[in-house]
Amino acid sequence: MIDLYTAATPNGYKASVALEELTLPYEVHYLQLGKLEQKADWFLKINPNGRIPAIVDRDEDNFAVFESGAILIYLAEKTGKLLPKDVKGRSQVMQWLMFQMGGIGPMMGQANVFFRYWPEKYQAAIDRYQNESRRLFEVLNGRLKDHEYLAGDYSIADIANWCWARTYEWSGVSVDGLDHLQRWLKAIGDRPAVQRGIQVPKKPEVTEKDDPQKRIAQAQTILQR
Ligand SMILES: N[C@@H](CCC(=O)N[C@@H](CS)C(=O)NCC(=O)O)C(=O)O
Repeated sequence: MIDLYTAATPNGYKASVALEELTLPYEVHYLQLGKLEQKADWFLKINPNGRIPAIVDRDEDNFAVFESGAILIYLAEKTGKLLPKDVKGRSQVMQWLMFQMGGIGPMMGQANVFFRYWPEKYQAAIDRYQNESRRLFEVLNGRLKDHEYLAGDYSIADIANWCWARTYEWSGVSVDGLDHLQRWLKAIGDRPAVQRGIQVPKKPEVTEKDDPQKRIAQAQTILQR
């Protein structure tokens, strides 16, 4: 059994989508980010960075893993799925996973901060992060032009990038003209395990996705900390 500490966010969904795809049994622990539960002392023992997602694998002496990319790799290696074993195939998945962790995630995350959450509007910052996100989308689109998935078969690289790219509207970034990206967004979104994964955590009292104003208020609380 795996304990999943999460909230309704792109990084949180990466872990829940992977757990659903891999049909691993897990128990969800919903952290209210707006109440800064992720900064509580008990949680910092699991993730010293004070962010979600994190997992604890009860079957491995309560082994804790933080950072969504590391969680994806751990789960893939634990099950022998969603990550090739040959050196080149594995490297390709890692390249597109790192592309998400170092590019898509941080750039879209900062686009959200300046486009949605920051009380003052700095147009140069909004433009910078939205334009860089769009450029990264174009890289994905180019890759997907002649590849069904990002790196060989469907893999943790697709899960990681999809969980962020699907939120393009919230970041204010267009996917117009990126037909291959749109095809891939729909194909992965149609997977039953993916649909289950993005319902986790299940209907807490108020989730970010239910109410955009609550999502903004929650993000502002975190930013002010
Ligand atoms: N690099 C980390 C980023 C995790 C992250 O930023 N999580 C956000 C939610 S998507 C969070 O916990 N925010 C609350 C906070 O910053 O206190 C990962 O990929 O796991």
